[in-house]
Amino acid sequence: MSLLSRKGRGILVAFEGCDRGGKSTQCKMLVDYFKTTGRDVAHFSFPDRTTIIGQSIDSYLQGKSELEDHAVHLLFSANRWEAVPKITQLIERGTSVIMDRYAFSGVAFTAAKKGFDVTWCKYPDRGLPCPDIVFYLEIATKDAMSRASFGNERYEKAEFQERVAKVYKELKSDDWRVVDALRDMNEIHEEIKSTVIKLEDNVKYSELKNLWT
Ligand code: T5A
Ligand code: NA
Repeated sequence: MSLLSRKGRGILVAFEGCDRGGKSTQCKMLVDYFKTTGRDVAHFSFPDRTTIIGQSIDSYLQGKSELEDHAVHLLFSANRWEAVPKITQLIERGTSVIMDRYAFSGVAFTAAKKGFDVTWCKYPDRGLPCPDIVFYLEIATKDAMSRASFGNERYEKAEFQERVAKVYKELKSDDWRVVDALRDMNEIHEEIKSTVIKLEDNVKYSELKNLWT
């Protein structure tokens, strides 16, 4: 048995939820925990605003440009697919990957728009690496709105966020952990950390699955 296969693969973790629930905060805390404990870890955020595709998305989110709704949905998906070779390679080599938003955001935010259904929205992301676990940071819209800089970007409107939350409910599966995001951030981190530690050994020697196949 090679050294690599003895080490096993990395774990794929996704953070999801409506805007301002604390995903980026928890993502960073989990990445830091992995680093301080000597685990190999990589951090991805979607949209990745640094790529060519990501730059169009960034401009759209900031309201600096307009894009047709189907077209922007496909761009968000393409922005994940362009990261897949890197993510897959890292996981196979034993590095854990922590993602701030993923395909569930893609579906929830587009399906919340008029004239879109979940089945259509899922299709472009079908076959992406499937997270071993999804932490859904649950927060009521009124509480999210009271957090710093809510309302600066395109989708940060109360009524729209309520619709997004409804779609997320539909997407929820057994691999999800719903986290009460209104608590102290350290308390939330402890809960997330202990769930991940328990999961690590179970997934190490299992195949990474494909999403929605
Ligand atoms: N989108 C995204 C799509 O439409 N389709 C897609 O496919 C994808 C991937 C950008 C937008 O794009 C949409 C969804 C979004 O509308 P983004 O870049 O993730 O997505 O948006 P951001 O604005 O960066 O992130 P969020 O608004 O979602 O915020 P977070 O990451 O949930 O929250 P965070 O950690 O930045 O915290 C927000 C504030 O709350 C405080 C923080 O200090 C910060 O000030 N905070 C807490 N306060 C009290 N208690 C706690 N426990 C706290 N945790 C954090
Ligand atoms: Na964020």
